[in-house]
Amino acid sequence: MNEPKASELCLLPLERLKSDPDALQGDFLHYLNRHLGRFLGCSPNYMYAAMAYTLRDRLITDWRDTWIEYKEPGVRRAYYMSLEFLIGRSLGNHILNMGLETEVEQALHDMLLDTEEILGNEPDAGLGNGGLGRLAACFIDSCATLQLPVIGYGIRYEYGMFRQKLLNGRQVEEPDHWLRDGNPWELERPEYTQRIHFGGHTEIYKDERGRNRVRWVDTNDVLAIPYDLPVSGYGNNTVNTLRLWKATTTDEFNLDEFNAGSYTEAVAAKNDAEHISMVLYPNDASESGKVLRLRQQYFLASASLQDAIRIWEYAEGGPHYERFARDNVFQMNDTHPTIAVAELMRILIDEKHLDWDDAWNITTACMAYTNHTLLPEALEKWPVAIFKQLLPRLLEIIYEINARFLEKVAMKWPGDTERLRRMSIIEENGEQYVRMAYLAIVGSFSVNGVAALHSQLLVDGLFRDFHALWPEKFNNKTNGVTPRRWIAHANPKMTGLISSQIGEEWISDLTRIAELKAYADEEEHAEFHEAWREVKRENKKRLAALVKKECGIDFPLDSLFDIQVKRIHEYKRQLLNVLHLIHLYSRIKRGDTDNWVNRCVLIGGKAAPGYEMAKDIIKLINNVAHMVNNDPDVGDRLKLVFFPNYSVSSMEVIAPGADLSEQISTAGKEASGTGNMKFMMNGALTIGTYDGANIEIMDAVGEENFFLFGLRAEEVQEMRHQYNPAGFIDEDSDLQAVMQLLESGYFNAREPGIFNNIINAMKSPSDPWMTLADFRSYVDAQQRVNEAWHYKHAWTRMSILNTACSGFFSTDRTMQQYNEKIWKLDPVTVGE
Ligand code: 26W
Repeated sequence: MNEPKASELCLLPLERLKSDPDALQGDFLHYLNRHLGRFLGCSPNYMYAAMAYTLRDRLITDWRDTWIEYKEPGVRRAYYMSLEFLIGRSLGNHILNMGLETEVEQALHDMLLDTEEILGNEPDAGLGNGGLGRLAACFIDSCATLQLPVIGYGIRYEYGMFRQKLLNGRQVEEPDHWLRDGNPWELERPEYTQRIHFGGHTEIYKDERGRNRVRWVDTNDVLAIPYDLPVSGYGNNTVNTLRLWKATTTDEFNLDEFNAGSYTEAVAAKNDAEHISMVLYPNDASESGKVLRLRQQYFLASASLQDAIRIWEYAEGGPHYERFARDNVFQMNDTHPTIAVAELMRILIDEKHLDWDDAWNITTACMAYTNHTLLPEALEKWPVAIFKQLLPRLLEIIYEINARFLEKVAMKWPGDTERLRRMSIIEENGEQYVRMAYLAIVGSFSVNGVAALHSQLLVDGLFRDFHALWPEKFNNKTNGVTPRRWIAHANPKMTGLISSQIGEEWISDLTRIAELKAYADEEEHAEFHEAWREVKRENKKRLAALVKKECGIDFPLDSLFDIQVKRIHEYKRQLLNVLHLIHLYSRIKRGDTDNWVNRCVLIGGKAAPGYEMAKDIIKLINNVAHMVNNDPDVGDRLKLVFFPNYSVSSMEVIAPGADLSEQISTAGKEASGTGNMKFMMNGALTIGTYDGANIEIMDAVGEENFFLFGLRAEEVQEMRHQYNPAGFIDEDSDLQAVMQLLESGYFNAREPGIFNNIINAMKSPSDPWMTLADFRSYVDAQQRVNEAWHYKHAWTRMSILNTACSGFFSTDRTMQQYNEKIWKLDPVTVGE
């Protein structure tokens, strides 16, 4: 027999491990005792780690086989590039995807261990701020389930999203060292380390064929080491990869410094490189303009592109660049990684020696950009001066891209210099800036928004000029959420009930959940309705226990659980919610409580550390909560908590326990929202404005099953010029009472003046969020909620219909649409 060659050896089949309870238990104990050196009875975070290793072992075979399939020549791959992946916990999700719930439960039970406790010891991977980062996590989950060859690229932040503590009702940030105890899911792959350049300068030289070329020299280099996380598909053998880059130093030293005796200084300087992947920027929707952030962005873009090129050259067997765009597509999650447009040009021209036109054709055939916000303060622009210092070669390329682009504009609209100024990638009033969104649009073949209204507003407003030039580039892809995490994992009781009626197919094909509509009638399906209410009650019990633990407040289960969780931002209007709460409180105080509905209100979310107004809003919520919860006149009529440290894992308890979901942004400001979808799937009703994906949610469930209120986006625009908040106060005695109570210092008797900024902002005619304009309509809609709550059976029907109509909001649908219209990948089956 011939000896196998090394390349054949690596394709030898890897034995599949058994997954019965005994086998799981054996491996669990092996990891606990022999790998971690701990024993039963130790701190539960070691037991979590031992179970994670046990399951990771069982993913490895499929993970390897998936990679082998993806590296076949001619397999077209997509790369999802994102500065954020808010994945949360992984253990429960992999158990679900592998179909091992009963086996794991049994194995642990036999050792007298509690599965839920062990799962609860996994730290959240909080590598994101909010919606955009969580969306990326749902996307990669769906891609694995759809067997799409999609690889996620991100940064392995040492510190994720800060932990939020409350001190005297104010937010305090604590670092989240989530990697402290190691991360059992990750595999370091130093063999695929990439080198990233910063600084230095460029020079022109002649190549061997006498052509002028540019090289980027005297750079300060940083190494990017990949850490891979498995992304398992549901009930298939696909295990995709999320590749996160860690920054580290090269081993080169400044020899002069070294020899001059500054050994320690020379070594210490290397620290700088490691800072790049040290911490996630905790800003949501406002651009911070920090050099370190641009370094992170380029670090991600450059490492990922070099890696994708390496994978492709390996699969292709050589640098046949005419086929690069056939095989590769890069989806850029907001403008954060869009320096990739210029970086791909640099690699193709400077390193692969393609000429400009070929490189540009490849780049614009590979790049696609998703916009997630219309807020002007969130649109990234980088000072040219920073660019020049940090990325001189990339700035040259951007200038060249811009020059050629503006020539095109000038040809189409001769003499229209105003338009040239508007559309230029370089902003020129005073200090020069690079407009990253424009670079992304010019360099991409696809630009999409994240909900129907948002995509429309983009082409009518922000990107109007670009739409006039390239209408075919613009499209909508309404967001979604993964039903595996957000129903099957988060809400096992409801999952069991649904599956008992319509089977389990809905978990991987959420359109099937529409079959539940047939059960909406109480008369025919009394038992099912009873069971539905019972499940909600159980979930409310679980949430109430969490609230008790975190906030020390009792939530009576018969109350309406009214919930608003999301980042704290003026446009999301937590303040409107507070005004309604003060209104309810003042009604109680004046004895206006006929037909009262008891409410438990939970508000949660983090404020960007530098966003003072958002931090004041948290303080206000806490102060109002203190009065409400301690006033004997109130009793069970109203409870209010500010839930600390809102996160992915807490949402897994919050969404199933909600009766009412608050989606109350100023119309035209929330690009999509995705929390709204999680609540809907879990049978909560929505009170919401005509904004973002709320519109599509209402279309799906019907207006009669949705509490709509407030100005529309175009009405907000119209009113802007003559907005008169004082008029709204004058005309509305309820609003007067609320403002009086607030302004009297009732909620801050010992802290005079602390809410003046909030009060003044709401009363300002230039308040962009127009909170007072929607007060009346909001309070009326809340009254409709109360009336509906009195009819338990009708409410249950609406709850069932919300779940039954949520089929569209699965990221499986979203990913299928990205694939059909943008990526055009063929699904790849693994291990069949
Ligand atoms: C430059 C700093 C920065 C950081 C984050 C600017 C902007 C952002 C984003 C706008 C943050 C974000 O999470 N956007 C949200 O994206 C979700 C997914 O598409 C949408 O559902 C939300 O409506 C949108 O606010």
